[in-house]
Amino acid sequence: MEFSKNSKIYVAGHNGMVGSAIVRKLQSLGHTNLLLKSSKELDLRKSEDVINFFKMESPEFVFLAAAKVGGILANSSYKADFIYDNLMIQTNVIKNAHQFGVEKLLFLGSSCIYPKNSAQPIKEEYLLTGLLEATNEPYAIAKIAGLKMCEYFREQYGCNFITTMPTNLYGENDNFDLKSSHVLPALLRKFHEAKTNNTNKVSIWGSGNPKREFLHVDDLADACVFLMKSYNESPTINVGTGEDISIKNLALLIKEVTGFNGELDWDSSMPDGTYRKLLDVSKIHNLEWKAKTSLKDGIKLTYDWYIKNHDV
Ligand code: GFB
Repeated sequence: MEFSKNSKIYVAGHNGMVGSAIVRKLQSLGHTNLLLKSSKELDLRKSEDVINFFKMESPEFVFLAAAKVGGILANSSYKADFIYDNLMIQTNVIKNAHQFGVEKLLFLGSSCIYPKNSAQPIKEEYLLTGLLEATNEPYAIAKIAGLKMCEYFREQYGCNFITTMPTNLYGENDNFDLKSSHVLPALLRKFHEAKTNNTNKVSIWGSGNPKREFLHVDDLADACVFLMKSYNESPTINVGTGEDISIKNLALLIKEVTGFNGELDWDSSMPDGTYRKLLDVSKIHNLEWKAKTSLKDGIKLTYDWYIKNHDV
């Protein structure tokens, strides 16, 4: 069965930053038969509820974007919740996708699955060749398990389950809570609030030396739909921009975009996490897909969205 405009498509996690971007992308392409359930309507950690959902709805295609996510502080503060919730969510969806004959499933992982001291840029085959970064090990182990589960369901049952490993993401509908969010939305909010309140200093975690790669979530959504339509192989595929930036230079870029004129204060009591995790994106480039949104443009788009939707 081909992936067409009236295919029944379940986007698990459609209210999150990634899931909502995938829904926007699908709707812009004229897909009208989307199956969407909030976590209040369907708790994917509850096996019985997920079985009944798949039995009743029988989706044909599944984007598995539902997950418990967070930044470096959240991941290192709630390790049991991060590993348990993510294992339960993905296991229930993958198992029932097989059980109820889903045509194709795309599982979203994360660049944190790769060893902390990987050679850069990180190739897909570096998976499981070294120790993980401690600050997000629970999430990474869960995502590695999801990647492998898709691989083994393909091997044993012939399921067309594909996986993709995105780099750090940002964009509209991100989490801007200063304790649980990732760095880019946190700095956007901190600089914006400092400018609005005439505060002359912004506290930034760590040394500022680590480097991160940032992919706008609309580019990721475009890649996910592209892969759902055209990629049917077992090996996972990295998705990123192929460029990274130090946290210090990211802060200076966000300072410029928000128009904040005060000082940056580096809080060395907070962890740096992995020093670098630039993805090798040659595989997806060879499939003729490339990210389109520059970091500066993406930050401006996200800041505009933040002001319209969050500024109180
Ligand atoms: O984005 P982030 O929280 O997660 O932190 P990771 C990235 C870097 O930004 C770290 C620094 O070096 C932080 O110390 N940073 C500076 C800040 N100021 C802030 C701030 O105000 N808030 C935050 N959050 N960071 C994530 C994983 O790791 O990578 C996720 O936690 C996921 O699970 C994601 O895997 C891809 O990039 O270190």
